[in-house]
Amino acid sequence: MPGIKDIQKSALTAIAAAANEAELEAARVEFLGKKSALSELMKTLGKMSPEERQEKGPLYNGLRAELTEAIAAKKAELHEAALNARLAEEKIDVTLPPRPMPQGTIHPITHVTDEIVAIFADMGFAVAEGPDIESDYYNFTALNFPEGHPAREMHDTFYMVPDEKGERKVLRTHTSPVQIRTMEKQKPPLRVIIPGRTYRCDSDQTHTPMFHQLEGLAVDKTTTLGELKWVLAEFCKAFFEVPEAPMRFRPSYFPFTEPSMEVDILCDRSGGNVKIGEGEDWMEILGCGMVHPNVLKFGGLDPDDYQGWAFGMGIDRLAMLKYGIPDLRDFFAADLRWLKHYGFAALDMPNLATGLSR
Ligand code: 2NL
Repeated sequence: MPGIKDIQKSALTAIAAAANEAELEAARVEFLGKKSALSELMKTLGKMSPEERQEKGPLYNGLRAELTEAIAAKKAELHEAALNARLAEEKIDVTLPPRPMPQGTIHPITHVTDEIVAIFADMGFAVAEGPDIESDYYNFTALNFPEGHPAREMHDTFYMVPDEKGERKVLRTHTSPVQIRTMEKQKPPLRVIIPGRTYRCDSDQTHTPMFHQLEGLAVDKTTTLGELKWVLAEFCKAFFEVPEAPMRFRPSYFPFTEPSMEVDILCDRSGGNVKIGEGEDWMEILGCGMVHPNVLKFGGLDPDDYQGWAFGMGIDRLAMLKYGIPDLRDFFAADLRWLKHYGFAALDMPNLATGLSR
């Protein structure tokens, strides 16, 4: 029978040499299993004299503990080596473009919003956002819609269930509440645009209950209609990617502006599709005006010190017009074939340097 020193030496050698968990397990069975030399030695303890047992017992048990520990340590080492090998093997470069190329596309509304934001950002406008669920105060009162004013009904408002205090929140019918919130929070001079979802209880060929608006607001000690007209002319040329975009300003009415105007752009409808900036037809594309003094007051500004102008446009309609998309309802039908056809490549961020639409 091999001696304890021999067992220790060959066991530690075998444990150190194990190249994987299977070999380590084989060494464990060989040196600690029921049929191992150490187990055989342990069996002899029973037949020993008490004195001899007191001497050999701790030796045998000590070796058993030593080998058990060595195996555990080796096991941890093999486990870590295996993990490191896997990590090295499965390493991915997250900066590589995805392969195969992505199936998804950027929705035309998102793309057109990014285009409009790029144009106004270039003119020094910041983007502001606000909640879709609004109070009656921000959606109507602060925008100079008096209680019981017919324009409140004109908005086909979605009302929420009244809360404990009896307050009925609304789904915002325009993005204008965000402009009031901006006036409350920031000191003039202000130049902001607000893109976002808006809601009206209206659904037919040209209306969806949820749609998108983009509004702009400038407030300063002096802000003129001339500036507004220049900003809108620059916007139209950049957005429709045409060298000239003649515009026509017609008097109109909004509760929050005075004077108020609707803006038409020159277009040619004689061919199959609409051409912007030429021909002899006019098409309405946005509304605008000088901010009503009451609205400035509601925004916490003294109309004797400050004046402002604002405009609003429908993003969905502009997207249809620019990209020849015939039916508004398809925008929100979640039809993958439609999205593949009208969607934009994910990495083509619109910017004025390399072009908006490409
Ligand atoms: C349209 C017309 C417009 C505004 C929106 C506005 C907001 C504030 C004060 C004054 Cl806080 N005006 N917004 C002004 C004129 C027209 O939108 O046809 N939108 C689709």
